[in-house]
Amino acid sequence: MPVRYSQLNLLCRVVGKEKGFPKRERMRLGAPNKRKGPFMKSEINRREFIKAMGMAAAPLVISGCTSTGELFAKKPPPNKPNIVFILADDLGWKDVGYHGGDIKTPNIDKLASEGTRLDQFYVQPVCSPTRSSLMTGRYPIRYGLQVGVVRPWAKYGLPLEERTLAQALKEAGYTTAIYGKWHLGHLSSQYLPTSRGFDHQYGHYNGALDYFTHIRDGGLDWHRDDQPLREQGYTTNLIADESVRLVEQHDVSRPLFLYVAFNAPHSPFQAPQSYIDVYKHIKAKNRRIYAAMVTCMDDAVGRVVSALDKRGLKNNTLIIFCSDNGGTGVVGSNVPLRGYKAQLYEGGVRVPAFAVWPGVLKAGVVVDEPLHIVDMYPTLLKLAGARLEQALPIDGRDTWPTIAQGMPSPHEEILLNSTPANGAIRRGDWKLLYNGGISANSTGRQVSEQVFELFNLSEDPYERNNLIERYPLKFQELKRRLELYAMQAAVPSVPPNKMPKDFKVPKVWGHPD
Ligand SMILES: [Ca+2]
Repeated sequence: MPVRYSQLNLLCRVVGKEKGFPKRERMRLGAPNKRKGPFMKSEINRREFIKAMGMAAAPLVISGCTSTGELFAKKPPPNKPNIVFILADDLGWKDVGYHGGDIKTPNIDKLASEGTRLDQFYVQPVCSPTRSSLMTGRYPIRYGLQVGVVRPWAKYGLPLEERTLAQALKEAGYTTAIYGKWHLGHLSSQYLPTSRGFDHQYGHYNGALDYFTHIRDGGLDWHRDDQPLREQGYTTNLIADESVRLVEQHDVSRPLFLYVAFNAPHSPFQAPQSYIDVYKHIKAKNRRIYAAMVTCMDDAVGRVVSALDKRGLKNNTLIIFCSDNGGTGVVGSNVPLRGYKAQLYEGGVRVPAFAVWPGVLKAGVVVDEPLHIVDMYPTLLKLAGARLEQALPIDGRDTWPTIAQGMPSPHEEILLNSTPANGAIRRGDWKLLYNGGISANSTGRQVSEQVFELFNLSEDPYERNNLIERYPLKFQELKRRLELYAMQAAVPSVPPNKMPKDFKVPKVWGHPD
């Protein structure tokens, strides 16, 4: 029976009131719905809906809008919005409250409810390749960053010929800032953020630094505008402090691009005691501290958003939030997705993600279209009126019609990664993995394993049934596509996972002694 939910101006068909309706229906990675057009599904805030309808709390699923166009803004977005891109580090699929997790993330949940959730948003399986994809709009195979992460002792970084998102937005008149983790190389000053398009830098270059001392492997890794910085504080709070300061002091005659790249909740597991005390009931020590780290980051997100609001910038700001890879198998939870960080299963590469822009993106919409972080580059450049023409070809697509209007994904296929030892590709509902369980951090060489798995994600979103024998032609089709990418791949830069014995740690990372 059609129900008009006037508060959101949505015309939806209510389903799922019947007893026993599968709760997970909304999560289904369905084939294109021929009756209803695009893949998008809608979900209005359940609590609000129940309140509006005067209904008691009960399992309820809203899907199958009869008029999907009404969900989305029809007018083009204003030009040159402020852009705040918030990236969490190793945050698991189910480690946000709005995915049903038991870690408290009220600020993230509220923000997600105010915008469009991107429930099939893919990233790379580990930190550096995701960040390079975001910065360049190009898959890591294009420039040799497809294997592992940029280690502190790596003698390479994001190649200097790559044009970055910050460069492009700066050219378009933006003030650009990165606060938090860079992780794309610090071999020399040329590789540092202020040489890669950022007007302002604050934070660190490596992963896994100490949250309180800001030391990584004996060297200081804390900097402002790429100069060494010694100060007290827990990194998550410091990153929030600096972000708030920037928002408060920003010259609003120029649009702002603020890239907030928290190192939380990546290891080492450290958090202020007041947050740990919230989770006394969690017995496993590292999970307890991890939960504290997530909630502290959630407060930091809330502070940044509040600063935008107080400055009157929220309505002209596109906020995007996502994790850089899935949760680790040790402390994170990616339930019900299979696998974890560093693997190519969904739990490693499909992450919590959403976009918020009050007045432009409607609240409570869920887009179930496959997108990839590599898409953010052309999408944001277009919104910013930045130059898209460049020497190096872009892999990403403009996904704004999908995010804002519910159009089908612009991708016929998405490369999830390709290394000499493994790879994965998503093509429509189909996904092929080659050695998908091998860690991204140990894939620099050929391995003896040859494990292929083919899944139909619309029927099997949790990757349980390998369909290679049942669909040999589909297997061959995707295998050929994956091989094509492998043939195009640059030779990967592969650092040793352990520090070489002859490597001398500098006093300050990024500043050779
Ligand atoms: Ca990460």
